[in-house]
Amino acid sequence: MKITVLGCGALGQLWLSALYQQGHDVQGWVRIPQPFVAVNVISPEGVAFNRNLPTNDPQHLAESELLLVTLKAWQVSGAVSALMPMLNDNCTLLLLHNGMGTIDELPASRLSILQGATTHAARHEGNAILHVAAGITHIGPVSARGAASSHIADVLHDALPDVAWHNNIYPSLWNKLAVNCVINPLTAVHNCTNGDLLGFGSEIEQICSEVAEVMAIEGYQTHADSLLSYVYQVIDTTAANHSSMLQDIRTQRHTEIDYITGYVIRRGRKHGLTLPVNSRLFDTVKRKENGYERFGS
Ligand code: KPL
Repeated sequence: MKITVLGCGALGQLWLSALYQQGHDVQGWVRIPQPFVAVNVISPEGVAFNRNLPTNDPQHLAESELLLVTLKAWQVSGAVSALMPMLNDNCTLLLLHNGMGTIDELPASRLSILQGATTHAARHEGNAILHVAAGITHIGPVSARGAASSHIADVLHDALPDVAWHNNIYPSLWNKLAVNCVINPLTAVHNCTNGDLLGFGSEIEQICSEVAEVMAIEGYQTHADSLLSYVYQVIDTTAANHSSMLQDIRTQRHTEIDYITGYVIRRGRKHGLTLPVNSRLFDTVKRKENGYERFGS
C-alpha cells in the first residue's frame, strides 16, 4: 500500500519503520522539506532498523491510500488542511495524537477520516528512537465515510500489532483522554515521572470524577471508579516515563493541554459544568507555557 506518514517524530518513525518492513511503499512528510528522513528505531528486543526513507514527494502523496498523521494535536489542523487538496478521494486519513477536538478544526471533507489512541511508548535516545514498550492502537471512524476503512486496521496490525478496530471509537478516545487529563498535567506541574503520581491520589480521584461527569452527560456509560482503575493501570505500566507534557514543558515547547484538559473543560462548559480541578491544572500549565512563549519558543 502507498502510505505517507505526516510527522517524523518518535511515533512517526516507529510507524515508518514498521510499515516499510512490512513491504509498504512509504514516505515521510516533514514541515521543512529535506531529501530523506533518517529512520533509526530500536525495538523493545534491541533490534535496530536504520534506513533513509523518502520524504515530501507530492506524487507519492497524491497516490497515497493512507495518510497517517502522527503530529502533536496543535499541529494537526494547519498541516492536514494544507495537504487535503492534494489527496485522492480514496485516501484514508488517520489521526494519531493525544487529546481530542482536532477533527472539529479540519475543513469539511468527504474523506474517510479515522482517529486512534495508542499505548505504544517510544522516545528519542540520542539519534535513535527507542521503542520502549509495545502496546495497542485502537482506531475507528470520526467521519461519515470512515466506517468503510476498517481494512486499515488489518494493514496496521500486520505492521505494528496490536491494532483494534472499533465501529464506535469514542469510548476508547475518552478513556485515553481521561488518562492524559490525569498524567500529563500532573507530571508537568509536579515535575515528576508517571510513577511518582502515586503520591497524588486525591487529585487523581478528583480529575477522574470530573471527567466521568462530562462523559456521563455526553452519553457514555462510565464511572469515575473505572476511569480511576484504568488510570492507575497506565501509571503502573508507564511508571518510569516522563510524560509527553512534562517533556514539552522542560524543552519549552507548546503542550497539548488545549486538546486534553482544555477539551474536557470545553465539553463540560457546553453542559453547564465547571470542572474546578481540571480548570486549575489547565491554568497552571498555560501559565508555564506563557512564561516561555515570551522568549520566542
Ligand atoms: O500518553 C502519554 C503521554 O505521555 O503523552 C502517557 C500515556 C501519559 C504516557 O506517558
